Amino acid sequence: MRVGITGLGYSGKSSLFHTLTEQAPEAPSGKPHRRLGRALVPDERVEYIAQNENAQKKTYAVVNFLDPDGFPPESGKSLNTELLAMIRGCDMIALVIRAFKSPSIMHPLGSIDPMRDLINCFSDLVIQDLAVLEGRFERTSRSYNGGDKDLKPEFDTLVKAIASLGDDMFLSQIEWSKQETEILTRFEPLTLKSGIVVLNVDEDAAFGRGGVGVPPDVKQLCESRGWGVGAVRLSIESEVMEIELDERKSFSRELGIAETVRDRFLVAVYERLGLLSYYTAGPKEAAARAIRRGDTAWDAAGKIHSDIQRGFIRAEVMSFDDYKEHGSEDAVKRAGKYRIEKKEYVVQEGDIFFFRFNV
Ligand SMILES: Nc1nc2c(ncn2[C@@H]2O[C@H](COP(=O)(O)OP(=O)(O)OP(=O)(O)O)[C@@H](O)[C@H]2O)c(=O)[nH]1
Ligand SMILES: [Mg+2]
Repeated sequence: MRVGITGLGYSGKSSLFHTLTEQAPEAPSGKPHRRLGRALVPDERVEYIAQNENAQKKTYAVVNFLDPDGFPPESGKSLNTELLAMIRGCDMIALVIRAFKSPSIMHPLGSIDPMRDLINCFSDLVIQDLAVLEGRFERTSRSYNGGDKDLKPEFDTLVKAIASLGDDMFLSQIEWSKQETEILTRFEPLTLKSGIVVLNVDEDAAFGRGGVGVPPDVKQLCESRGWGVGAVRLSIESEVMEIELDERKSFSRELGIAETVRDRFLVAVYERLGLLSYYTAGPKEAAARAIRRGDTAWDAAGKIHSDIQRGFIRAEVMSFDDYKEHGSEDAVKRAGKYRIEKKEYVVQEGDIFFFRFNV
């Protein structure tokens, strides 16, 4: 899973990346480039399994982040096309909107107005998708009108998508059939992705879960697009990341931060992308991995190793709750709660798998 960060110049994109990945800010390079980083998803079940199995190694689920950096500030009046192209392959978008005042940091438009920036950025996403889909439509319609009738589904889907974008709708706001979704996904449109707006507020501003600190008009616009939104004090959060790990908790408490941005954000990513965690347990490793709701045991096997997927024979499954209640795999078996499942089995939150495979 990869989250692409976007936002106007100096909105706080790299600060967000820093708080999420702990990768320190870079000196300005002046050259557009993508920075990649990752966050481990904190997980008490991994701790429990590792202790119970005496596992040598703990592996946490990972969410990846991409920070497009090094774009010249004068390009920051709207979302840079090249910047948006960088996040096209991501599963989700995090749009940073500046609300902090600080006169020492210039705003590309000269004043601070989060609602204005949000409206502009949302329409930049729509414009970018229009450009990509119209380019594609030109080619498709030429072949289709030239007699390639196999292109009808693509032709129809593009007509519908372009009309919706023309009405200033996000593609995620429209109902799509399975086939239409499959066609659209190939072009990786930005407005089809899940999204979250990160409102970067002042050091002394209100913030928190449930939209605390977000102006009602901003909140309403995000909700109307099906996006999440949260206020975050990135300058402080980014500072917290500079502190030694064991001092962070008490420092955070002094600053009134009950929960780090990273923890809040990872919960939001799981919710927005419909992710759940499944596990593998053994003396070598206690591991968690993220998977999309509705994915199967076969998908889960593939995330561990392509060999396990290729040679899949069956999945042996117990729920974490049963494992914890009975204390061990053997005890779960004795209680009759250990199951044998096929490829098609739909993974449940907290499943602990053992895959039988043959290569
Ligand atoms: N006062 C204050 N400064 C902030 C805040 N967030 C970010 N900054 C500062 O604003 C400047 C830009 O922040 P970045 O995180 O680099 O923003 P960016 O969006 O990555 O900027 P570009 O990549 O250059 O477009 C840095 O000097 C930050 O320290 C904030 O909440 N308050
Ligand atoms: Mg940056």
